Amino acid sequence: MGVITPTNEDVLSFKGLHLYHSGISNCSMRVRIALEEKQLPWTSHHLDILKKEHLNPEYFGINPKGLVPTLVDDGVVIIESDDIIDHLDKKSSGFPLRPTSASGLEAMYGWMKLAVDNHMTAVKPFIYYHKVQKFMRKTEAEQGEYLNLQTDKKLVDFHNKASSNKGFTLEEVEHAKTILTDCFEKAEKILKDDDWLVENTFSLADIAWLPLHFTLVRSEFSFDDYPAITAWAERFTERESFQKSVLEWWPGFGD
Ligand SMILES: N[C@@H](CCC(=O)N[C@@H](CS)C(=O)NCC(=O)O)C(=O)O
Repeated sequence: MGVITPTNEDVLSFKGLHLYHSGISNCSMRVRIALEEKQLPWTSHHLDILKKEHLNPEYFGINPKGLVPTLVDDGVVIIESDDIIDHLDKKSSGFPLRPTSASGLEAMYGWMKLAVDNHMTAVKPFIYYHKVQKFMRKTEAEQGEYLNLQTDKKLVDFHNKASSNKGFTLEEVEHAKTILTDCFEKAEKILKDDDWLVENTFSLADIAWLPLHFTLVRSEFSFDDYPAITAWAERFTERESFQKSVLEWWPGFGD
């Protein structure tokens, strides 16, 4: 899963791990955290999504949805952040990022799926409304060019809305908040007793959700009612990977 055949064949000759990513993208952050936790060397191809550097034929030839992140591993192209972090953890046995029991694995994949499933319906509208809508709005010409490149209907609808003068409405954002609240209530219950989401071990489940906390808290999502989640996020800042995977790629987004 996640492996695709690119039409831009330049990447086929890449050696080692190459990541197309954006500093402020929570999906990219997942992959950077996994890379640092696994201590794997990688080459950065940074695309500033606020400057729309990902919206061109060259990048759509690598990721047909025109989204970040994309990992190229020895010429094999993998998209979708959950598939990429799973691939990285399976790739090397050092510094495992998964529980060993079958029930733990099931729970971990459940959290990863929940994060990805809620991205377009809840995370993206919430963050666009509070933080990036004003930067990401496209001109008519840019939107026309986007429609020529984008074949995914859901993304076309999303970007038509995000680029319209109205953007996302307060009602849509309230709906997004309800979905996110359900997820965070579930996490809070676990984190009251445990340090990490699954079997009290740092895993891909935490890596899927920590970037959402980091981004949402800077997009006016209040975690006042979630002290255990706040402590969990604080705990993550003590890990070595935090500086390299999050802070170094965060140019003032929270200001
Ligand atoms: N399901 C995808 C979602 C990727 C995604 O939506 N990425 C966002 C950043 S977190 C992006 O590229 N946004 C730019 C756009 O929509 O044009 C994943 O998990 O990798």
